[in-house]
Amino acid sequence: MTATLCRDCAHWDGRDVSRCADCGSAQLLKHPELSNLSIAHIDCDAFYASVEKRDNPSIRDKPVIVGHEGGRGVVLTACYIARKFGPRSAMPMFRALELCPHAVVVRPNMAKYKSVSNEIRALFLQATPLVEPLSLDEAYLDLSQEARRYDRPPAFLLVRLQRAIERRVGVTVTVGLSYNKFLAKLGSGQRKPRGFTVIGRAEAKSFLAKLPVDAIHGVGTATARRMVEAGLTTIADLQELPEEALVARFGKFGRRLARLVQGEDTRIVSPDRETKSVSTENTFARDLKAFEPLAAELKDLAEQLAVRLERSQLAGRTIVLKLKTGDFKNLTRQTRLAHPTRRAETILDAGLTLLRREVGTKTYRLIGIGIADVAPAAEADPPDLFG
Ligand code: TTP
Ligand code: MG
Repeated sequence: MTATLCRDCAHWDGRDVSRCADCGSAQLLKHPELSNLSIAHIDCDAFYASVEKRDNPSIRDKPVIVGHEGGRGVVLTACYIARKFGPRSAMPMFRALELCPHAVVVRPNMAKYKSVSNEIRALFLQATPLVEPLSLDEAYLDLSQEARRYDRPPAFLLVRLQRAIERRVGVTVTVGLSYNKFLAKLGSGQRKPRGFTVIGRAEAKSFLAKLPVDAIHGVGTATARRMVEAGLTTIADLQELPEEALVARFGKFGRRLARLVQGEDTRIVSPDRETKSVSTENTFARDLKAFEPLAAELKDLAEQLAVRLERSQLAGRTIVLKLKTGDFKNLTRQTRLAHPTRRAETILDAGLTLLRREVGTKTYRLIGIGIADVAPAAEADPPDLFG
């Protein structure tokens, strides 16, 4: 039977009603599985921009872009007003300002975002100890009966949290609620800002069927391209393939893929998984052998890695190059730097040095670059006094 939860006052009604019996609101959340879904993904809305608006009411109703102006600066985030004109994260700032010339550009203040993130995390922890942060602005929460601190339905606790974050911290968040991490995260991406999307067991497969293949966690641009070339454009196309066919095409990942497309994901919410490494990789549409094309792939990956390090406020001292040969052998090579870094150029230089030693006779189907020996961003890239 469908239960109803008021988004405004969190009043819980075991029936299917059209107005909240307590406050009269029509902002209602209805779902037949509302009382037994317990894995949530919470993501802040336009996080850096929301914090800046909170602290400066005069820009609240203006298009706001957070990032560095001039030169090679990029947009870190654009508020939802600015997004209507086209600016997006990772877009060059000059381009964003062409699209939205009246935007207010604010320089990022990472220390502030970090502290806001901690405040939000403290609220999460009041609901459950099982909180797994993914970055400053998003986390998984396990609100199952064994974990949660209050014996109330997870959806109720989440509406309370959403309101508390808005009132006490001053930023809005979006919630995805489902029965596993994969679907919870897809849920929070559905409707933003201030969204709350519920994906139950009954509709998981049909919900997934409509999504493009690159919505799947682990399907990067190269894999997505290969899928589309093979006529696989939506998750529905993948759902129709037997597991063995997916394994034949995508190797070990095919097995995981087969589960995911059916809405199955067994990863648990693990609270204190400390970040020990950060990496990114790419499988090619066709195997590569020569140095130049491999180096070009590496350059893109080093830039992606630098963005991720920036976002998670991390740096790394060991640079790890990963290669997979045409006959599926994994190979890793690493080098240790004098100081931790988070710069794309430094990561790339080290990666290229490692790559030069490997290219020659073999063909490769995948290249990846990562950092290990993780350090806080504050220790990264000290100024070079003698260079
Ligand atoms: P996101 O959650 O991806 O973006 P967002 O919170 O700004 O917007 P949304 O409402 O769509 O969730 O990232 C969180 C913060 O991380 C974002 O505010 C700025 C930072 N960030 C970067 O620095 N570079 C990037 O490329 C992206 C995507 C985000
Ligand atoms: Mg966000």
